Amino acid sequence: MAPQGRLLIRGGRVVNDDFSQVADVLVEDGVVRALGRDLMPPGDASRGLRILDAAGKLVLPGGIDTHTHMQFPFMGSQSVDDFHQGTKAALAGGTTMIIDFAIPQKGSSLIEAFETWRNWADPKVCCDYSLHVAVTWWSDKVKEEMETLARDKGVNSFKMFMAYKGLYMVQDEQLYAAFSQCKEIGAIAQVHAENGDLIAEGAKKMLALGITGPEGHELCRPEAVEAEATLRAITIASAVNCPLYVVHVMSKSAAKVIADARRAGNVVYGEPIAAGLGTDGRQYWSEEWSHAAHHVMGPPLRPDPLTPGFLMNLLANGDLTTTGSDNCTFNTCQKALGKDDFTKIPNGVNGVEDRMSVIWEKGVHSGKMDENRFVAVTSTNAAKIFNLYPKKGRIAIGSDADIVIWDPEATRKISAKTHHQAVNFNIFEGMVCHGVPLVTISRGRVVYEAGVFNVTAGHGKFIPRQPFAEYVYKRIKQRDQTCAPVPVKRAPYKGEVTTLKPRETKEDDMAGTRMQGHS
Ligand code: DUC
Ligand code: ZN
Ligand code: ZN
Repeated sequence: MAPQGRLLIRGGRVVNDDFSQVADVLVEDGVVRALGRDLMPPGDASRGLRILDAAGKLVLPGGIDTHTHMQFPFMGSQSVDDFHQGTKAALAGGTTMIIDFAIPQKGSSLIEAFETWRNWADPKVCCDYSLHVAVTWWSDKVKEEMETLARDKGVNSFKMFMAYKGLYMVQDEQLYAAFSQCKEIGAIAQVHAENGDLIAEGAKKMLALGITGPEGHELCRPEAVEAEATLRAITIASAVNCPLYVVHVMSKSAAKVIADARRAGNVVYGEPIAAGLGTDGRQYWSEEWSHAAHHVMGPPLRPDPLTPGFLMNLLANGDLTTTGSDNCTFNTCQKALGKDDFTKIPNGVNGVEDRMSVIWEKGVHSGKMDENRFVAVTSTNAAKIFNLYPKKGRIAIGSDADIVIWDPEATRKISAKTHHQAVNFNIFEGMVCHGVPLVTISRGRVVYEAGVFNVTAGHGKFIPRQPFAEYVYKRIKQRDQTCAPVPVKRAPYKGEVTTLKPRETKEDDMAGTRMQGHS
């Protein structure tokens, strides 16, 4: 792609997570070169400079979507938004970086999965991206591969599934081992927190009751199934003193568990997603099967209509920290694999394009959060947690010029007819959102402007991430130094010690039990 000249974004209100200022932003060679008032370079220096007028508009760090599944082979199908169309749609919505998941099958190599995802993504991506890697089984090889990925491949986050029994789910013992290794190598442990055993039993029960439609998906995994797993993961992470990141927090009860844990001092972060903030699980009771099926995702949206507002409140006040989309889209004909059995409906919804607008509408326009908190939860906090900051997540001298010129007053109506995603349905259909991205700039290039793309496949780059992100690990390291338990110093016991009679040994006890069993 031909290099683009320099850019001067003039007169906008530059919004970072900590403060806003009216300033010009000079962009050269893909990074922010200068920031301040009246930056117009004089005479010759202004040659080849493109000026973008941002007066009356906001100039934001591009969004970071912490959670996508582009072209994911899953539940017998493959998600239709691939790394090309999915990342283009991201740019149209003001997101300039995604973090997708490389997910190996049980028994398979993590490194091979990582390379597979890289090979899929590198030639196609239109915005920058990074990869979390999933740990779906446990062995010494997995442990070694985690270390290699963290040391040599730019991976500092590993996700463990507590659901999808038989496919990806790992047990508590494996969670403990994986969390311990995350901590050793300076990674952040992530969990899909749902109790997979209870879901499997619940699904059988629903089908036996004749409930085969999408409502069965929610009925067999009620909120407690998510909250229980969330608490279990936090308890295990706390035992290991490993930082924990709970992906797609979908319910009030799981969010409360995270809020309580944070108040108790745990290093835990919660990620609600656009779907959970923008719509709810009453859709599963729609009489139109395909409408209901298009909302099926795991964990499910919650039927309680107060859930989205509740999650947004916690996102606004700091109990929840980042936002993703869990974008994993399937067309109606793919969803129809489960037309007679909800357990076969491929799980996943859209969100990569609409996340920013939905959060602006429900979060900022509603008065729950200000523009700075918006930047924190859509970009900066993710950059800090995943060790991309301040290259990403901030508009400052030296940062990547991933920038959005945002019109906070303009509105747009979300629709599958006009969105840029491949999928033929949009869970936010008809929603009118204030907050419209006018111009999206990716590493200094204007890639989307007034509805028109100027980007080709492969413009995006893989962004490696170093381990031991300070934002996450400073407290962890300090606790290791100062909070390790120490033995009580006491004089040795000098008194009498009882002698066990032979029949009181363990073997004898067991033999005794066996004999009683036969009597
Ligand atoms: N949930 C989904 O809905 N889709 C992909 C994987 C997941 O955990
Ligand atoms: Zn998940
Ligand atoms: Zn996911």
